[in-house]
Amino acid sequence: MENPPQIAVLGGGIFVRTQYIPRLAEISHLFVLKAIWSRSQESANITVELARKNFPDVECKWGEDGLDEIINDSSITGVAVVLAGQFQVEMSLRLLKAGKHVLQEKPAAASISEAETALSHYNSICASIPGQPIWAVAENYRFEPAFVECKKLMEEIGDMMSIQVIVEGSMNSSNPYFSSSWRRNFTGGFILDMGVHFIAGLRMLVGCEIASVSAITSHVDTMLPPPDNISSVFQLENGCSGVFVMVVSTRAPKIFWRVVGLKGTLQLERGNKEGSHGYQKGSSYEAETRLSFVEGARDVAILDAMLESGMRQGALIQVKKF
Ligand SMILES: *[C@@H]1O[C@H](CO)[C@@H](O)[C@H](O)[C@H]1NC(C)=O
Ligand SMILES: *[C@@H]1O[C@H](CO)[C@@H](O)[C@H](O)[C@H]1NC(C)=O
Ligand SMILES: *[C@@H]1O[C@H](CO)[C@@H](O)[C@H](O)[C@H]1NC(C)=O
Ligand SMILES: *[C@@H]1O[C@H](CO)[C@@H](O)[C@H](O)[C@H]1NC(C)=O
Ligand SMILES: CC(=O)N[C@H]1CO[C@H](CO)[C@@H](O)[C@@H]1O
Repeated sequence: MENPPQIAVLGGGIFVRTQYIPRLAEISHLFVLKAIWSRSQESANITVELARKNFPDVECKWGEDGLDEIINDSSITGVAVVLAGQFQVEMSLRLLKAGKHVLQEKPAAASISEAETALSHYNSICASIPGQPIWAVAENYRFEPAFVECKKLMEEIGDMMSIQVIVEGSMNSSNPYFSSSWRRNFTGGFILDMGVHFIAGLRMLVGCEIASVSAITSHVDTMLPPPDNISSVFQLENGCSGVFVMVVSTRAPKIFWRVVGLKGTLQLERGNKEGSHGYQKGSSYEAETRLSFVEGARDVAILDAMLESGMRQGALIQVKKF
């Protein structure tokens, strides 16, 4: 390819080391990985050393100066933001303002209010910069082939009558993200950080927005940040209701989405094949509206409303529309 795009990755944590670098290596013919940045020199150094096996020329950047260099480098057109959930939006906006396209990790924002402010900033950036930088959120559930397939089958089950999303997770000390410091200090805890995937899957499947929620939350396992349990009732804009239950850490994990229709029932369950979790994989991927920041913001809005309801003993909360 002539003049492949040059990109940078911001973040040097476990997710960059174990997911981003190997996945980028698989498609390394499509771009030039120019730089990897981390707040600390040590973390940048370790991650760059690892990446150099596949990207021998990648530059190591750290701290405010390193960040400035990436922002000022007009040859870098796209940046992946893979940072602590508390800082991602601020960083993404800084890069977008400099005219760079951004692929940001989920959750899209840390709260509804952050998402709202971010969207209005982004809209004003788009209005003032000719190149319209793209802001995408790397929410994979909207691309999981199992969800894409089930979405097609939804037509066959007729009018929706009831929905269940049951998430009995396995976030215990064996999980590499269990002790990640930012997750332990994130409002909404693992419910928000992991929950956006399950909400994204739900929204994708039913193809209808959630209008209102009511929830009870609790904090039982003090090894986990609060809350670690949520039981919620929700209602879709089309009137159909359902339940969303999420327990962060359980001994017998089980995750499924079940939609009961007039003519049939559809169930999608998370499985385990040769030791790795996942859903049926294999078809091709395309980048489009499913990646937009606003889609990610909608997932956050639903969980934020559930958490708010939980703090108010199950009060009915209308979900903020984006
Ligand atoms: C990482 O640190 C080691 C030891 O200081 C140094 O030799 C190496 O060049 C550094 N690597 C990068 C990519 O900066
Ligand atoms: C980046 O650009 C700004 C504004 O042009 C300048 O003040 C700053 O010194 C530059 N930083 C680096 C590290 O080049
Ligand atoms: C963590 O959960 C997994 C899956 O349920 C289980 O196999 C493992 O034993 C658990 N580890 C701890 C330390 O509880
Ligand atoms: C935890 O988050 C709060 C608010 O977001 C912040 O003020 C505080 O510095 C954070 N603490 C740690 C240890 O990261
Ligand atoms: C992880 C954890 O503590 N989960 C708790 C969630 O709530 C259920 C029922 O209240 C408890 O059985 C779980 O232990």
